[in-house]
Amino acid sequence: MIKLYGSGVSSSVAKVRYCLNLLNLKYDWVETNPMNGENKTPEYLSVSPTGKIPGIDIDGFKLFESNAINRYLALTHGSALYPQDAKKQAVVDAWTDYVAIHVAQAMGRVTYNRVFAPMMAQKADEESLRVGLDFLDKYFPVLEKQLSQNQFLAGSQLSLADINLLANIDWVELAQISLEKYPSIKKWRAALKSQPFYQQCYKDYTDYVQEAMGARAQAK
Ligand SMILES: N[C@@H](CCC(=O)N[C@@H](CS)C(=O)NCC(=O)O)C(=O)O
Repeated sequence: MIKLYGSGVSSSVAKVRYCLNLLNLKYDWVETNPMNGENKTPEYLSVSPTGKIPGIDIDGFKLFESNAINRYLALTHGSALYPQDAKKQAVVDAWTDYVAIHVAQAMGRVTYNRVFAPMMAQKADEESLRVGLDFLDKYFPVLEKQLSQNQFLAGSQLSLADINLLANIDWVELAQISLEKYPSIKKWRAALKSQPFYQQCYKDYTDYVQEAMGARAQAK
């Protein structure tokens, strides 16, 4: 029995849902909304000591960090999403790390300052926003080049690296980040978003998040 703790608006949680769907694994959803403090309960902290979502409990084995969870799921199900071959696995890790460390940080700066700061009536940090945008201008061309030469990030096979990037850029529309200069990223993204593993989560992520945030604002 798999229990996934998370909230629908979290792209880190979405990443694990994409992976579970690709592996055709059924799971019980445990709504864990950080906005309501549900990530700080003793039960949840026993799953994820960091209090961050997602967290997962698989027959009593508890794990946190979306990429670690996805690696565990893919490995234990013998999935090509995370190849057993050491070299192929290392390439998947390299692209996953590049996105998780560099792209995600830059996306975080832009998303925080353009979406969350205004939502919480806080002043945007213009310098942090500028740095985030500058970094994206450096990192997206690298991804564009890779995806113009390969169907997927790690080559010809869909992998956890793609799932990680897909979730990390789910916020581009809400954060007003244009992908117009990156046709290969756009094409790759559109192809993945049309697949059942994604559609089972969101018909459209941007619409979903806008609706969820609107409902939250009204409830205040
Ligand atoms: N590196 C983590 C990031 C998780 C993360 O930042 N989760 C956010 C929601 S997207 C969260 O739990 N925020 C609440 C908090 O930090 O208290 C992962 O990939 O699992």
